[in-house]
Amino acid sequence: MKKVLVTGSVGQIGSELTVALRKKLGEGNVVASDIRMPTDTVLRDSGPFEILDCLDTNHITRVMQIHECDTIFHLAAILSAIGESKPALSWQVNMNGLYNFLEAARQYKCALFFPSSIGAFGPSTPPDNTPQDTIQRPDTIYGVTKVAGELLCDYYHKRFGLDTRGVRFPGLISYETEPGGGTTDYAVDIYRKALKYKKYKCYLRKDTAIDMMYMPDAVRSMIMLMEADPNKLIHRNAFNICAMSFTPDEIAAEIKKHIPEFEITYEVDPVRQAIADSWPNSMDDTSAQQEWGWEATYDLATMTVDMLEQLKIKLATPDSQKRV
Ligand code: NAD
Ligand code: AKB
Repeated sequence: MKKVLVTGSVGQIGSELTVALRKKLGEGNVVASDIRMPTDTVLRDSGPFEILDCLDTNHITRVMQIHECDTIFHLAAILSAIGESKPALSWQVNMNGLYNFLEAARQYKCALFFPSSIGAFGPSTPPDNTPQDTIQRPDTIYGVTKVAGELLCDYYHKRFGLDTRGVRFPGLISYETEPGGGTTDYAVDIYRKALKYKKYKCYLRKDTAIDMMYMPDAVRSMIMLMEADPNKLIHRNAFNICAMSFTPDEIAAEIKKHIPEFEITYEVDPVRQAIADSWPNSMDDTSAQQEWGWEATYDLATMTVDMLEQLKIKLATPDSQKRV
């Protein structure tokens, strides 16, 4: 991994992965791209940026020819909650966008990272200690595109020898940007609202357990996997990885340790609740541990300390200097 293209780089993951990769590989060696410009000056000014629609094959070809990258992190996508309100767009962006970049990777001989999700599982999947290889019958358009994406990446590896790799991310929690329309977004929003208003109205039931991970671990996992010895990888494109599993009630109790006045109330959104109910409570990530040494560093308690500290700084920073 010497020169990298990141798609969807203005999003929740891309905005942090791009900056981490620029530190590691050199600013000029990480080409950020998205359909929208970043407002964040760190992301915008620290290296090359291309406005690039993952459905525009002619433009993808031009970008690949100009920048001569050897690795693509394909993050552009429509997340689960927005996907349910715009299923056709979700299919187009998530499937055709991935297909276009797999073809580009094949033509220009690049490795490709594809982020799958706990959303690739469904109501008939074993919810506790969800095995690496198990039933995958998701009932959301997002989940359908994630399972198909995992299979398509496997196919390109087997059929064309492409170096495709990927993980099934839990819900990700971060402070740099707001999340992009998923079901797990509450676990980010709750920290912002706790600091600003000392209260939060949650759209999931209080006992809804979901796998979650703090962004520094997520970014580290992507880089670790792309640098792992390919001979040791059996589950190339869809490694379960986990860090922690908690309910809204449990995260609220953790926040209360730092902000005792904090109150959580509940007004359940049936669409997002149904999605969350169909996802695992906690996955088994033994394969990731064994095949490339995966281990998370943050749990709910340590993440909460860092989130509150970082957000306090962020909320006190003038808009013009914010990364969001
Ligand atoms: P996000 O919504 O924050 O960012 C996605 C980015 O894609 C946005 O900046 C958007 O502008 C861009 N985009 C949308 N349509 C595009 C198009 N046609 N062409 C180019 N760019 C386009 O999402 P994220 O949270 O950063 O997620 C990135 C990837 O990781 C997605 O594949 C998502 O499914 C996966 N993932 C995320 C999480 C999470 O909790 N954040 C969990 C599991 C998997
Ligand atoms: C979402 O909620 O859609 C994402 C995910 C877990 O894939 N955060």
